[in-house]
Amino acid sequence: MKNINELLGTTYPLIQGGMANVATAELAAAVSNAGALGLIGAGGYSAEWVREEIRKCKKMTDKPFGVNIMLMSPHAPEIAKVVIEEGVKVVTTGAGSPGIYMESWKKAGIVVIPVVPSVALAIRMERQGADAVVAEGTESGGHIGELTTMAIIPQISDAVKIPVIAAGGIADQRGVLAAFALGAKGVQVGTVLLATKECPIHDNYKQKVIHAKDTDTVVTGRGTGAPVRVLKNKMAIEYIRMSSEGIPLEELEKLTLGSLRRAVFDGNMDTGSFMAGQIAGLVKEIRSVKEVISSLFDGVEQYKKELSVL
Ligand code: TUI
Repeated sequence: MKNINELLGTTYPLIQGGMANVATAELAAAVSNAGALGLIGAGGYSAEWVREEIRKCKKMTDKPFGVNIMLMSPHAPEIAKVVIEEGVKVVTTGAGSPGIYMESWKKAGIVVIPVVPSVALAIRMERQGADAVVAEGTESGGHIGELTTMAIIPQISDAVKIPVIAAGGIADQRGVLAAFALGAKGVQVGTVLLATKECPIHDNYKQKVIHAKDTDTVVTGRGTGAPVRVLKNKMAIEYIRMSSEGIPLEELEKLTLGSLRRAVFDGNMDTGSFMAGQIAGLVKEIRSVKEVISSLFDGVEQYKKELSVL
């Protein structure tokens, strides 16, 4: 089995999360230039937006980068073609099953890495030709599944032969080491990259991440089939109160419509959806992407020694 660095052409076995509205060419190029795999997050953007970002990213890095396709997007079928036309090396997918696109991507020589929240989906993806899977725990920010990282990684690692990349709750060397101890061959991080100089989000968003404490995330939309983890604010609390009172979905959607953009672009503390994972409480400062990525791996030896009592 190829290791993750061989599969992705990276120095560090790390993928950046596909963060919708956040993961632009600028962030992706910074991550790839730091030796990991940067991703452009297609989110809800049009196929032409994605094509432009891919072209920008190619100018900003000569290292491999990928595109994350959010499968709930109405533009996903067109974006699936754009990644082939633009010669993108790696595609990750989220919020659904990429089965219908798999054959065309494989034919184009694209490395395909679906993000999965369960063993069943991981097995299905392996059968359909995925090169690896990202097993994402419910600690993650954004749209999440039910299982924790601790529970999902060993179970998916045992169920498939392709490499498993762990996501959810990882922001330092201890998290990386724990993920590898559970059977992962790589990690994906999102939250810790929000607090970077290169991350193109409103400063209020970065401040909210670095000031968050352990209990500051909540999950909205549990009843809708698309639960989303965000940092607590007026909007999130109001949403949870209204949904517990049985207020219909259409009313709730008025709160969430455009709320990610209000967080990312306007830094609106009251009405934005500040998607972030539970590990935000561990993220205390804004650093460069390079510092964050090297800090996740460099010095991991020290932690291994501390485990030697076992
Ligand atoms: O996709 C994510 N995280 C995201 S997507 C996103 S944009 C968004 N905004 C508001 C509402 C919904 C989406 C923000 N964060 N992570 C990967 C992920 N994929 N988490 C869970 C899943 C998933 C869920 C069900 C993957 C496959 C799946 O399969 C169902 C099926 O078709 O079998």
